[in-house]
Order: sequence, then structure tokens, then C-alpha cells
Amino acid sequence: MTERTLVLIKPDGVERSLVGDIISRIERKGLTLVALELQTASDEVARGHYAEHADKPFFGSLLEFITSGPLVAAVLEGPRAIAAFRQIAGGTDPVEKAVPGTIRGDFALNTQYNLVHGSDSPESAEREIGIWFPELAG
Ligand code: RTP
Ligand code: MG
Repeated sequence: MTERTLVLIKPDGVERSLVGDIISRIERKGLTLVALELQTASDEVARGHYAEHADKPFFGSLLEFITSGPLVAAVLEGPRAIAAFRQIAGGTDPVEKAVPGTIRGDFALNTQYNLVHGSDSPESAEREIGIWFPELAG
């Protein structure tokens, strides 16, 4: 069954010129780009996107990071797109969890500056697509 997922190449990925490599990995995996746009998150968008983490100790620093510069927002489509993207992203902690061969395992050292976001469920994907690409919602 085909599904959609919302992906961000976070500001660290743009700053480090890793956008091309990350998009190439997405394409080679076989996922289809449905939308792709450079955006700079407002505080409101960042709070909405990461609402589930509002009570976490790292929330303030996460908001500061995600609004710190341009990021790439994308919608990907394909069979099991949500799990497929999280597989190529690797685990949240890029050293303890992400393995080599994944985006985070290959390029990241720090749990906050971990380069990419991918929706974690169909409900999250629908909600997040509505935040970043309201024209695609529904
Ligand atoms: P994401 O939501 O960005 O795809 O990442 P994720 O599912 O792998 O991880 P999640 O638990 O949802 O955390 C969201 C983002 O918050 C930052 N974080 N910092 N300092 C910390 O301990 C910490 N923990 C999480 C990361 O940028 C993480 O991706
Ligand atoms: Mg998450």
C-alpha cells in the first residue's frame, strides 16, 4: 500500500551541503518526491511540528535549532514510505542507534544535530504534511 511521509533535511544538513547526498539516497531507495521546498520554519511552525515534545527538556533548544536557518521540507511517496525513510535515516542517536550506511550513521555525531526528520506514523504524516504543505493536505 502506498503512503506518504513528511521529511525535513534540518538546518544542519543544509548548512553542511548534504542536501544532494540525502536526496540521492531517497531517490536510490525508490521513494518518489511529491513535494520539495526550501523553507525557514517560523517559531509557530516549529512548535506545531514538534508539539509532542513540548514537555521535554530539549524542547527549547530543538526549537532554536529547527528555526536557525533554511531547511528542506519534502513529501515522499511509496510503499511503506514512513518506515522506509526512517530506515535510511537511522536511529535518533547517530552514534548509539544509527548504523553506518544510514544518513545519521554516516554523517552525524550529535543527537540534536541529526540531519533529518521523518514522520513516525500515518497520523503524524498527515498532520505534518498539513503544517509544511497545506496545499497537499486532505
Ligand atoms: P525526528 O522527530 O526529528 O524525526 O527524530 P526522531 O523521531 O528520530 O526523534 P524524536 O524522539 O522525535 O526527537 C525529535 C528531535 O529532537 C532532537 N532531540 N534532541 N538532546 C536530546 O536528547 C534530543 N533528543 C531528541 C533531535 O533532533 C530529534 O531528531
Ligand atoms: Mg520524531
